Amino acid sequence: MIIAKADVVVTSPGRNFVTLRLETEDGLVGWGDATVNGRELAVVSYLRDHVVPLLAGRDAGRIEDTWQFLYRGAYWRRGPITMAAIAAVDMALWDIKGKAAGMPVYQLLGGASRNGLLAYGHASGRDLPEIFDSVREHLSQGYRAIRVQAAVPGLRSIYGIAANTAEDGVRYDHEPAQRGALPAEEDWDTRSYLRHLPTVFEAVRAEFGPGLPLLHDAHHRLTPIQAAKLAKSLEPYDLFWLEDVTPAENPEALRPVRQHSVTPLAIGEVFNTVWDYQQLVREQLIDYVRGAVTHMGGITPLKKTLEYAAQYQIKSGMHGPTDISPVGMAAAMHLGLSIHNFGIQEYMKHDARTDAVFRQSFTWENGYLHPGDEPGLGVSLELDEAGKYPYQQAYLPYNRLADGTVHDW
Ligand code: GCO
Ligand code: MG
Repeated sequence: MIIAKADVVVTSPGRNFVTLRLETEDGLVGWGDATVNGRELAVVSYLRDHVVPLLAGRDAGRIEDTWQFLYRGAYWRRGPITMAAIAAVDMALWDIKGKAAGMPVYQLLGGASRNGLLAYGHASGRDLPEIFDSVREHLSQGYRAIRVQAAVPGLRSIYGIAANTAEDGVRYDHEPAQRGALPAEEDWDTRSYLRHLPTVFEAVRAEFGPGLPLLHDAHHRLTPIQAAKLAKSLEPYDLFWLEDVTPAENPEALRPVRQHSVTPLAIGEVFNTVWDYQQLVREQLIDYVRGAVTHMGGITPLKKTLEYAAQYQIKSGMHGPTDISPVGMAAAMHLGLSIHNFGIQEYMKHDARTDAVFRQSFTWENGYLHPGDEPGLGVSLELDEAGKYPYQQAYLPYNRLADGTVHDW
């Protein structure tokens, strides 16, 4: 099983995706996701210029060794671009190993620890009637756990609100990174948000009852004491988790949040390695690990990270918005099915064009995902279909406060 060639495919069926294709001398093909939203071409260059030339001639069966070679051999360790590139190689090698063995990847990882993966979707709205409609729509699609994001009175547009009106166009549902030469500017006011959000959760809880798991994402915007205040004020509404309350760089910021509340905390969609989690896990400052297979360097290191977290009863909550390609989602599903400490999987459906580019074999039934039983990851990219959608420049939005200061988005 020698790697014969490696190619990078860039396609934009509604949004940009970067996918690595590995092929062995005996004709097995493996796919890996390397998409970093809004910075896609940097990973393309990292792969094409620095990784692809190293792969031909290597033994495709040596997944751990290849991972260590790419991680340690680069000398410049970590970082989103490097780790997404390594992740794509790792995923593609697991895909090949599964195909060679005639088994789905979850079998190679130890077999299923459960029948399916509880998944949550994204409800949102500008006011309570819109939010209730959005929650109902998600329930009717089978979701059994729902993230709720609400517009804040006085702010024009903020993270996580699907804009479904004719004037705004549909933006967030499938494409948080907006196509165009420059990023969109959004606005932010923490005091208004902290006042408003508990009223939304009070209403949603009253409308949908005590049983429905509800989640919320603060998207890195609060100081430690503001985050503690939010976590405490949301306690009566029994959240499944509160995500990314403080910026990811400083693990210590979560200490005051822990000291003041029992709202479960999730963090890590922008993390790249186990080192980003080390203190958070050891000090039990979080309850869920949000890393994506695509951004944590692949299945190999995320499995190790989650096993470390398991020692502290911390569970998985892998990142799964539409900027994780179907290949990255499949990798998350195989890993989630096999580990003991699975918590929940984020699942935001891709649009029809993306589903036509990536042939997929996972199932979605009664609120549970399953990666399916095809050998490997169970996803393949249709090159002809992908070729119809050339790359388009796209940026994530950014934020300014009322006085013009740039804030965390
Ligand atoms: C989530 C995330 C995403 C990110 C996006 C950025 O919880 O799903 O916060 O919506 O904003 O992945 O690329
Ligand atoms: Mg998030």
